[in-house]
Amino acid sequence: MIQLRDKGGDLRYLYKEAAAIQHLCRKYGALFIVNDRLDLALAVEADGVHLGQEDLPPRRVRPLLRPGMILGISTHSVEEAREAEAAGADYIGFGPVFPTGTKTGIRPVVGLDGIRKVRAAIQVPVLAIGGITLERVPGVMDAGADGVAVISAIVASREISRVCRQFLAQLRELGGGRL
Ligand code: 3NM
Repeated sequence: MIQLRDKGGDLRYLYKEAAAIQHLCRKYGALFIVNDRLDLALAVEADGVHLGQEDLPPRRVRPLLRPGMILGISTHSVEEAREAEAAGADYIGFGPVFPTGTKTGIRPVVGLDGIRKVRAAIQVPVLAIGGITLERVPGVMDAGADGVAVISAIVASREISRVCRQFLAQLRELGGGRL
């Protein structure tokens, strides 16, 4: 699953970027999720939209999605995760599990214990985010995550496709991929 997360740029630029990524995802059989922007997700017929705590309320967004579209929500506590599930989330992002330099103004680290607690509290898939590396995947999955969401360990690597394959192989081995 590929997520377009671009907080800058004008909407026409983002539209072109999203349409190009959507095209590639269809070609290679990956799901495509747009971060923050419902309008953009609908305009490019993405597979879903991912909302943060400062975005449009999920309860208002869920009825506007096309049938079968995926709704993901970023959460940072058990309470937010419960709310997200009640609002109709198909999965939640939960973090930051580890310290990360990618996102500023971030909430406190939830750690592996946070994953255990959230796993026990909700039914929908939990994707661990924040400081996830290949080495950390087994621990995160062992704590109950259904998968991981990764930025820097992939995009800052010199060999993006090789690293993606390694993440996917490891997740398959560990029984991830409930989505
Ligand atoms: N959201 P990296 S942590 C985008 O906790 C984002 O909700 C987070 O980047 C959250 O894999 C994060 O480079 C950054 O640590 C993830």
